[in-house]
This record gives sequence, structure tokens and C-alpha cells, in this order.
Amino acid sequence: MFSKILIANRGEIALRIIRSAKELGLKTVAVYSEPDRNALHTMLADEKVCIGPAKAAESYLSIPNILSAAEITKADAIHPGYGFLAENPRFAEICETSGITFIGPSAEVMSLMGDKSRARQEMKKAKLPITPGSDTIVADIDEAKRLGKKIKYPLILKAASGGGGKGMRIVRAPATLEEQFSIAQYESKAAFGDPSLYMEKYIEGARHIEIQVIRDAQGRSLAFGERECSIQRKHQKVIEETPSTFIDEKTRRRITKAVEDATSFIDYQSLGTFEFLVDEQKNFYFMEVNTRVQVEHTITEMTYGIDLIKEQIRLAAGEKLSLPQDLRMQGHSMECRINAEDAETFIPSPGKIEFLVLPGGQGIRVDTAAYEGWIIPPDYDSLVAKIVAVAPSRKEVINKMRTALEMTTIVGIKTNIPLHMSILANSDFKKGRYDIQFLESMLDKQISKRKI
Ligand code: MV4
Repeated sequence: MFSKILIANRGEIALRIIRSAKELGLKTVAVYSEPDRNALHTMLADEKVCIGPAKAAESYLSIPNILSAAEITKADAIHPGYGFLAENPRFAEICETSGITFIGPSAEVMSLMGDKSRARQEMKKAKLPITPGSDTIVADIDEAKRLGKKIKYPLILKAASGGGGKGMRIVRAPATLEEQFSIAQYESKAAFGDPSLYMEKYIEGARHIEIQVIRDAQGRSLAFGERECSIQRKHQKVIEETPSTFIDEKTRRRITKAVEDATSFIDYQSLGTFEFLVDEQKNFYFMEVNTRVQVEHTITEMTYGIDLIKEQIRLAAGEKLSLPQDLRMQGHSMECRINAEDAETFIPSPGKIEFLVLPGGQGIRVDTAAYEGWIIPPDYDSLVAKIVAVAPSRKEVINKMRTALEMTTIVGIKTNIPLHMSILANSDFKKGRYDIQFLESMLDKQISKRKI
């Protein structure tokens, strides 16, 4: 096992990692940017190193600064959390060649899964169902037109170097293909430095379902029950829950088995997530693999009673999985992402937290790095807290979450708690009837109602 790990991140996930590391008896090193001098992760780690100014490119994204911090403090591993350098294969490789363990999969697998078109090819070989579409990147508009005729409309253009929905264009008719193709190329080049696109049949009315998996160096794969992540806006998840109201036990067994096999097929060693779309007929289509720990890993922890970060650290140290193969989930869990933003305009609302009351009680977990007096800097993402609930049934978890949100007070900044309250009160949501369009259409309806 390691003796000291450096956490190359900030906010709630940095605290989350510090907690598990401490429980494993490891020393922790925080890195921080200038505005994060008084951040909780900076104060709660055993050691801290300032790695630069507010701008992420010069601090949390600076590979030389982070590696220097690891060398100065003699850390033997780096946990990247999510975002920042978490899915950067070059960073993983430099860690490996510097003799510092990167807590995650190999640079090679990360690079393969980072190319979404190659990941799709690879998963097809692994026998995971994929949408009809191009086998490789689409070279030019002529090839796009030819493929479009074969796949049929609507279709979707995706950035090979993208992921998480960035650089995607839906094409509803052949007449708009040429224009959408050049826009998508341009956007991909601007966002990822790579204009390469691939093409898929667009699946209407789908749900966004993902499967958490872990696999150790001894080759044992373990996949968990699905997380339902369709409640999102502009590709930012807002509420996640597990299990999905849409997935029956037979489908669940089929998909978790397929993911375990695919994880072994690519010799994946770490914790990761397989994203799927599920259509109205309950067909699953592989979308992408996230090679990092995700924000919403918490809901899986709540229904399985496990600590995924501890497991991830153990695997990186070469230890075997400590979990039995026949784990079963219990109850229902839900997470609300509390963001510092206006609940109606979604404009970020950084600033000083003047007064803070967080919920608690049985079945409630709050993952946050916020405290009274903390000034949320404007330079990073707007997540202030994850409120996570678990209860025996979905109905109970919704009531528990509504109660928890009612008992939460955050003064000084605006938050999206009112948005969460209106989702939790929505009758389709309460029935579990929603797809990836749900939140955006709910918001459209609210706006048109207000105009009348
Ligand atoms: C799709 C799709 C429909 N059909 N692919 C978005 C995130 C990325 N990992 C995959 N995504 C999607 N891929 C096919 N073939 C729908 C999504 C999608 C989505 C699309 C538009 C608006 C919101 C969305 C939310 C989740 C997923």
C-alpha cells in the first residue's frame, strides 16, 4: 500500500478522497491555487502545496506544477478526482514514468477510451451493442452523405475527441447535413484541437443509464446496478438515482454481465463507468467509458454500503478487490447537485457563504467543501454540495430529499435548490416517467407559462 497520496483536485471531491485516504491510514497532500488558500481541502490534508494562481491552466491543470508538488512531498501516488487532469493520458503516462502511481487505469486504456470512435470500435469487438453508425471517423462530407443514406435520419455527429456531449450535432434531414457537418468539425477543432467526427443513428426518447465497474490487477471484474442520469440540462447532470424505474432485473443482469466482460476484454484495471443510451424498447447502446471516478458515484455507495474511492486506491496499489462478487443493492438512492447559480437563469453565483445549514439524519449524506465564511471563487465549476439520500423505496427517498432540501439554508449565494424542488414535485418525475429531454422541456413549459 502507498504511504502518501497527493490529491490533484479541489472542492468536495478532494475532501472525499482525503477522507478515504485517511481511513486507509495514508498521509495526504493537498495542492491548491491562490484563491483556494482557505479551502477545506487545503486545511484538512496533512500537507499542502500552492501550485499557482486562480486560472486552472496555471494550477490544477499544470502537469509540471503538480508533479513538482508530488516530488517535493515524496508522495507515491496521485489521485486526480474528476475533471481537470483526470482523463488526460499524457498526465497518467508522465506520472508512471516519474515513478508515481496514477490512481486510475493505464495511460494506454485511457487514451483508447478517450478516442470515442475507437472506443466504439473496441466495444463492438467486446460484443457490447452499439447504435448503427460509422465504424471509424467520417473523412469528409461526401462520406457523411453516403453514410447518412445508409444509417437513415435522424442522425448525430459526434467529436472523436469529445465526450460528455460537447461537439455533438443532431441532423434531422439530409438537407442540413452539409452545414451541420462543418459546424461540428469547427466546434470540435476549437474545443479539442481535433476536428474528427463520427456518426451514429440518433436515438429518440432515450434514457441515459450508466454502469459502475471495478476490476483488479488479478482480473476480477465487478459491475454494479445502474445509475439513471437522464435528468440533465446542457449535458450537466442535475439529479441522479439508482436503481432506474425503467430497468427490470433481467435487463440489469444482462447489462452488468456485458460490462464485466467488456472491462476484461480491454484489460481495464481500475474503477470506471460505462455510459449507455436505453431506447423505449429497452435496447441498450454503448456510448462511452468514463475512466475517472464520477460525481454521482455516491448513489452507488449508498445502495451497496461500500466505499468506491477506497477500493480504487487499493486497486491502484495492486491489491485485490475486497468486495464479494454477489453484492446486492438495497433500497433506492438519489443525488441532487446543489450548484451556486441562479435557479432560473443558470447564471453562476460565486461569492461568500454568509450562513449555512446543511441537512442530516438517517439516510442523508452531504458531500461538500463549503463552510460559513468560505468565498466560492468564480474560477471553477459551480458545484457546492451533493445532497444524497437513501431509503427503502423511491417514494420514500423523494420525500426524504424534499425534506432535506427544505431544511437546507444557504445564504450569500444563489443556488439551484428551487429547481430541485420543482423537479421533485413534478408528476411525471414522481412516476419515474422521464427521458433525456425531460428537464429541458419542463423548463420550456415553465417559461411559456410565465409569458402567458
Ligand atoms: C446519443 C444520443 C442519441 N443518439 N447518441 C450525450 C452524451 C454522450 N456521452 C452521448 N450523448 C448522446 N448520444 C445517439 N446515437 C443522445 C445523447 C444525449 C443527449 C443528446 C442531446 C441532448 C441531451 C442529451 C443528453 C444525454 C445524452
